[in-house]
Amino acid sequence: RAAEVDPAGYVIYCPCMGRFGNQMEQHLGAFHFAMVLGRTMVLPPIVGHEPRSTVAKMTAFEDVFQLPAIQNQFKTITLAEFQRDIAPKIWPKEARKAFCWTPRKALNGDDSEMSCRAKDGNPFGPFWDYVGVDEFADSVFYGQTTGGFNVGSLKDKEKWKDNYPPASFPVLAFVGAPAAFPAQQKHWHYQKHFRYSTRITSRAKTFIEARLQRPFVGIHLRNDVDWVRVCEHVDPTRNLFASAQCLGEPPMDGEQLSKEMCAPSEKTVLEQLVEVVGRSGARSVFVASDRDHLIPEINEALSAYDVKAYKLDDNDAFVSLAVLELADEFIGNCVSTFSSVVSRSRSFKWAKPKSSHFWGYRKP
Ligand code: GFB
Repeated sequence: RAAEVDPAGYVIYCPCMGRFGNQMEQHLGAFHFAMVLGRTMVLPPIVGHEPRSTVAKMTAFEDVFQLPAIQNQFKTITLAEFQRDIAPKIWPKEARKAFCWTPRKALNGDDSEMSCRAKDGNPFGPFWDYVGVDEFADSVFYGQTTGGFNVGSLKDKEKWKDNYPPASFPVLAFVGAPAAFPAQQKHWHYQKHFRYSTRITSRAKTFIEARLQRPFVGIHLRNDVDWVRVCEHVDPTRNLFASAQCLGEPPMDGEQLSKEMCAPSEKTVLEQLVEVVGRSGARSVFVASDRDHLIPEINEALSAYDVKAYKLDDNDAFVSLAVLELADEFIGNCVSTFSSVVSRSRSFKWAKPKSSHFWGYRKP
């Protein structure tokens, strides 16, 4: 059955910044934005970055998340339905306007043309190709007129509606998410509507049943080389990426960010893990990592407890996230947005919230 056109209009955007955790941070605010404006959200694909490949890889939203759970909270349409039923009716080539905050410079530095250059570079070009937009007819610089995408106040919301009424702007097509990065704390609860698909969830549950013994501790070790560079930017007085999950939003009066919280040493990891295993009576450990799972080191450290560590055979990132949110205890990385997806899921997805621990950080 063909989808009917929503007279309140649509929002579509490229999750063009960062990888899955970064994109998830922005989805929370962007979905809120569409909801406040009363528009239908076109469900964006997950934009993947294959190692050693320059071309972004798109995974359909509905291959990763369950539609009914998201539709419980937000008015949405799949990209496939939008392309098939809606775009041909309301979004002809000449009406396709790209929305960006301010004009973007061309990759070659040429800024003679005031444009969003929505398709310049990766993953911008591949994303809009995937959506089926060969080119945009025009650009709209919303930063100048609206004061941004913050629709917190009624006044700001009305500004968006007045400046871009759905009758003349049926589709707001954003070059980047119309949302803050990282997610604002007041939007964290939306994480509960992002439930992994049955394929991912059942793989996670099968793994837990077949390989782990409950109670189990799930840990996230973000230790690939790119992360070392991120942790060089640690400034004790400021949040970095997802560290508000530990320290809260500014003004921060409690604990400060440290290098150990961002890039914990092996000693910190093993000591903290042994402590949590001992305290919780855990019988196994699940390790998710983008590089070194430290399995032999963990097994050695936990030999006195007769507890062993396990990882997925194929290291699938989504199945890892699904296992971590089901863990009895979780130790994550304060700064990593991959960890923050898990900590938010644990806090908001289940009837009984599950707490989270973080490397190098003791809750005050
Ligand atoms: O998710 P993400 O935005 O979180 O990016 P950060 C990290 C990516 O690394 C994930 C992989 O999306 C996964 O593809 N990854 C990280 C993992 N941890 C694991 C893991 O435990 N298991 C598996 N299978 N994969 C930010 C980036 O990373 O780091 C920014 O998004 C930037 O773009 C910055 O590069 C340096 O917040 O951890």
